Parts: sequence; structure tokens; C-alpha cells
Amino acid sequence: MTKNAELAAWVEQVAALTQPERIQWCDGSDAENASLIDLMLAQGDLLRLNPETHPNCFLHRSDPKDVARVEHLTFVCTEDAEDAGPNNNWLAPAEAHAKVDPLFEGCMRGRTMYVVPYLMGPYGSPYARAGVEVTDSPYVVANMRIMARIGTRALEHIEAGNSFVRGLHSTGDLDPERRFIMHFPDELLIMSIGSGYGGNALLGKKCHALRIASAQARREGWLAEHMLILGIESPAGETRYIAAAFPSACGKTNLAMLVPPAEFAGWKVWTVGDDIAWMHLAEDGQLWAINPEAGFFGVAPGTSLKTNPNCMNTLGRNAIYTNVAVTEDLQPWWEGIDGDKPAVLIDWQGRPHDPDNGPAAHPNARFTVAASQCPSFSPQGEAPQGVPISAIVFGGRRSSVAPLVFEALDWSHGVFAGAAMASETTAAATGKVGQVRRDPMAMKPFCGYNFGDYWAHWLGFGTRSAKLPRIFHVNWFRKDADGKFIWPGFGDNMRVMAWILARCDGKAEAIKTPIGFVPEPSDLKLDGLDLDRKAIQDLLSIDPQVWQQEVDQIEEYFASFGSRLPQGLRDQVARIKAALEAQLAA
Ligand code: GTP
Ligand code: SPV
Ligand code: MN
Repeated sequence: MTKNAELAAWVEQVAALTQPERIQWCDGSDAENASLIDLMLAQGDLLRLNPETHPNCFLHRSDPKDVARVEHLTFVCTEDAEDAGPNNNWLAPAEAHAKVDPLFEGCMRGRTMYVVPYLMGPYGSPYARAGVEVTDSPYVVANMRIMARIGTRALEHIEAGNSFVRGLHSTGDLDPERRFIMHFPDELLIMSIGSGYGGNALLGKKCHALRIASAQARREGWLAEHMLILGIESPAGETRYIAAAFPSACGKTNLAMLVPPAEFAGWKVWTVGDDIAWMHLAEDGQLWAINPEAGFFGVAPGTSLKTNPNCMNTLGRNAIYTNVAVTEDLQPWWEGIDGDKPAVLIDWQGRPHDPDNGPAAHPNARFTVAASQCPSFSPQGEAPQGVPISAIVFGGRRSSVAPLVFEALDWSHGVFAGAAMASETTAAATGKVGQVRRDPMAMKPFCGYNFGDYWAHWLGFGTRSAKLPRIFHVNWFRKDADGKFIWPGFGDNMRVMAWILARCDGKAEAIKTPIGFVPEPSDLKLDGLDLDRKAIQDLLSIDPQVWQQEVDQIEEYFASFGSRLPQGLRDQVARIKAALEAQLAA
């Protein structure tokens, strides 16, 4: 219960609509969590994993048709379609309500309705924002408890008079035909029905902290981004912070927890966040970032002691696993984990594993775990003011075209580099995997308003401060003629991060090209790497003819934003085209 009249009235109204058998206000306590876990174990929603090897860890198996975000069923509902933009599915708010409200009628009959007050951002942070998720899924409550700061303190924040985002969620009947994720930015309201999965259901995450918050951030002059935040400490003990935007399942969690290779003795990486950054221009002129989340909802496949030891050492206790496989003795298992593949496995759907049925773990299988358990969790990870950002890094999954790394010429060109991002689609959303698509700033699925206005907002920072971060673009995923990744990636990405930081200090060389500053092989610290000179040259090469085609495609994509496309981006296209032509003519 609450003394906030607005919240009390909304919960009453929602209860009248959904008709739950009982209402439970969540306080976020251990006792509450324990009873939810017991309930889910009894109902078969959770399976207890091996308590010796994985204490307090559980497996949840989703409905097989509910294993990823559903972008085609996700809507931004504004009065004017132009405000949602061509980057979003749009419905007028009245039309959206007419479609989705009836699906909630009586949907919680016989079930418990959980009221989950939550805070995105550290307690006491001036940048933290509250929400309340009402859900009929105990699995959602247990995950929200790890991912956000739920319960009494969040409710007190709301009762102190702070505004809050309302999120109504029901798993409904899990029928994809009756599944919608609707956003009403003007009402600060989210309505999600028909899915229990991740970004569709944990409404504090993508729905609130990105789609709703990005629209608020534009109005209020800050940025809500799909970015990891990490700190890199030098042997001298100085730590600088980097924020990086890669599309879903393109390496944010891995980069955030990077362990430097042996050649970087004395260097240390600190994890602040792995998925979302809220960034504000502070009085000192720097961009300061907080991680609004408290946990990681990370991709399991590919995670191992070799690729991401910090993650493996985070995951072994107090974690919820979703759609992984299990071994005979109930240890979680996925493709790419350490060790040999066991002879006997139970697949993510609970069947004896048969390779003819596909991988044992779903490719978008995930773990949910508290950030504070991570061995590399930053001492500044909960700092109320956040951390100052020295560099912003954009990156995509491109098997060709994009080089290993380049630096933008200036802020506006950096905004162009972010806006021009493209990446191959992954299993994080339903639909075809491996298709190259435009994914500006890794925000294609998450920007709650017209990308044209979003890019103008980004460009606008250029005149607000002289101390903005430098902007870079990376690509860990270039492939050779045999289809193998050329760059070893993971810990070795430190070699690129070190060049980025040295550039910020004016201490590293680069060649100026039409698309930005690119290092020569000798500018990168590559000792100890088993990579021949030709491979490195391929990774850093920029083919002007290929880039002419790329820029034509970018121009065509930009044109779909019509008059909302800012002039600053048109200018970048014109400049790069002219520079490429001059280079080819020379
Ligand atoms: P979301 O949580 O969906 O936003 O994903 P993310 O961006 O955090 O991606 P994550 O770090 O979980 O990586 C996704 C997949 O890419 C995993 O299977 C990783 O093993 C793989 N991956 C991450 N970094 C690298 C890299 O540097 N090189 C290669 N080849 N693969 C990588
Ligand atoms: C992503 O898809 O970018 C994720 C997972 O981080 S989800 O929470 O499902 O959005
Ligand atoms: Mn993500």
C-alpha cells in the first residue's frame, strides 16, 4: 500500500481491469524473494540447479515461442506519427489503447498481482528515476529484484513526490498473436502483454530506461543510451571511463568485463555497467554517466573462462538462468562454455539434447545476476554523480567494410559515425539472424522517438561544451575469406582500447582518411598476438570504392527521415563523399 494518491489510484484502476485474486506490494526483502522462489519451484516455473556447484541458482524455461524481444510487436504511441519516426512502429495512443486495453480485461483472474516499485540508478543519485511495474509474473519480480533497485526505498522515492513511470505487464496467454509492447511517452506509461521474456517483460530495462527515458532525455537535455560503461586503470593508478554502444549480442557485456592480456601488466578494467548508460552534461563541462541498472541480463552462449572470466566468476551463485541447457547433475551448460561437451545434456526445452533439434542452449539464453557480484565491479559503480566519460565508442558486427577501429574527426563526425552504424542481426530479437541492417547508436530497437530528432539532439551537444568525449568506431567481427573472425577479440580488445585512450591524451599516431583517423599497425600494441601483418593490414584497411557504396546506402537511409534529418548529417555525407572522390582521383 502507499500514501501516494496517484499510485494508489492507478493500482486500483489496474486491479479493476485485470481482476487479480490478490494484490501483493513488493518490499524487495530477502524473505519476499525466498517465498517467490518457493512458489515458482512448486509451480515448476523454476528448477533448482546443483546447489554444490551453483548455490542459490535457478533455471527458468520460457515458452519456446517467447525467447527474445519482439520488435515487430513493439510500438511507440504518440499523437503525431512523425514524433515516433520511421524507426518505430507507431499507433495513435487512442488506437493503441483500443487494441491493448481489452487484452488486459480479467487477465489476472485467479492470479496474484505484484506491485513492484523500482528505482533506475543508484540510491541518492540526482539522475535516478522511479517506476512501478505491475505484473502477474513472479519470474519478472525475481528478475526485476536483481536488475533494478526494487521495494521500500523505491516506494519512498515516489512518496517523496518524484515522478514515476507506470508499467503494466501480464504474461497473458503467451500467444504471439496477442502480444504487444506499447509505449505511451506522453503518459509515462508502458503496457506489455503476452510475453514473459527479458526486454519485453522487465519493464525497467529497455521499455523504461531506454524508450521512455530517451524521450525524456531529449526534452531535458541528457542522453539515455544502449551503452556499457567501463573504467580503465593505468599502472600509474589513473582511471578513465569509456561508454560504448554495440547492438544487442554484439559484445557490450564482454567489453565491460575485459581482462587485459599479459602484455598489459598493471592495467585493470572496472565494470560500471553492461547495457545502459544515462549521461548528463555536468557543470565541469564533462559528460557523466550512471548505470541505471543493478544487474546483468547477459547472453550465456559464448561465455567461458577463456572469453570472459569475470563474468563466469559472477555467475556461479545467486543467478537466474533462462533457456540454458543443463548437465546430468544440473549444472548450467551452453555452447561455448569451458570443457568438453557432456555426453548427456537436457536442452533448453527440457528434452534430452539431440543436435538435430539445434543447439542445446537457446542462442539467446541468458543469466540474470547482481552487478555487485562481479569481481571487476567498479568502486564507482554506484557513485551518485556517475563517472566522467573520456571516450564514446560505437561498434557493429560487420564481416566486411568497417575497419577494426577509427576515430571521428570531431563531435559532429562522431555523431555521423554513430548514426551510420550498421550491424548483422542476432538472436536477441526474433527474426532472421545475420542480416546487415542500420542500427544507429545501437538504438534502432530502443529509441523512443524519431531518429531525426535524436541525431539533432546528439549534434546539439557539440555547442554545449568544449570538453566532450572523443568518439570512436570499432568492429571486432571482420571475417577472412574462410568466414573466420580475423581479430581475436575479447581480452585482446584491450589493444584497441589502449590506442583509444592514448588518442584522448594526444599520445598516439593515426592516418587521416575520409572516414576518420585510422591507426597504422605500428600504432597498436600487438606484441604477443598470433596475427600476421597481412591480417592486421586487412583489419585496418579502408577501401574507398567500398566506402563510396556504403556512404550511398547511408545517404539513402538518412533520406527516409525526410525533413527531420538534421543538416549536420547532410553536411557530413557531402564532406565524406567529396573526400572519397578526391582520394580516388589522386
Ligand atoms: P545484449 O545483452 O543483447 O545487449 O548483448 P551484448 O552487447 O552485451 O553482447 P555480449 O557481450 O553478451 O556478446 C554477445 C556474443 O558475442 C557472445 O556470444 C560473445 O561471446 C560474443 N562476443 C563478444 N565480444 C566478442 C569479441 O570481441 N569477438 C567475438 N568474435 N565475439 C565476441
Ligand atoms: C538486448 O536485446 O539488447 C538485451 C536483452 O540486452 S533484452 O533485455 O531482452 O532487451
Ligand atoms: Mn542490450
